[in-house]
Amino acid sequence: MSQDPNCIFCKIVEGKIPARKAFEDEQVLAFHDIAPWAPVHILIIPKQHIASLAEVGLEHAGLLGHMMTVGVRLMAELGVTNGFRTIVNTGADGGQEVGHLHLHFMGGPRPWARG
Ligand code: DGP
Repeated sequence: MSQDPNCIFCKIVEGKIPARKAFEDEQVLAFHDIAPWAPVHILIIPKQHIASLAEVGLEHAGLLGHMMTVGVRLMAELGVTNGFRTIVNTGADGGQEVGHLHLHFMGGPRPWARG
């Protein structure tokens, strides 16, 4: 599994930085965002280092689908019953701060929403 030694999310995968994990299997890790924008805010990441959504190709289609379905299932398991928001920030102009592909899944009551 390819990892980037300077990537904080790779360090979370490797257990070098702690995180509040919500789900893990051989392909993906899901954990609670350290600075949540919503009552429930989960990040879904591939365990292999992929810098951003701009780096994915057809060979990653199954992985991306898996990440999505893990997020959907987690929302239900974490009690999100009234809808959720899914965001993928990509690159500098896309507002991406951590250079390891991640899906944001945000649920719960809406006071956090920006419209
Ligand atoms: P983005 O702007 O899409 O790259 O969002 C990165 C998110 O990652 C941001 O909401 C905060 C979160 N984050 C950054 N560092 C850590 C960390 O060390 N642990 C956890 N749990 N979340 C982190």
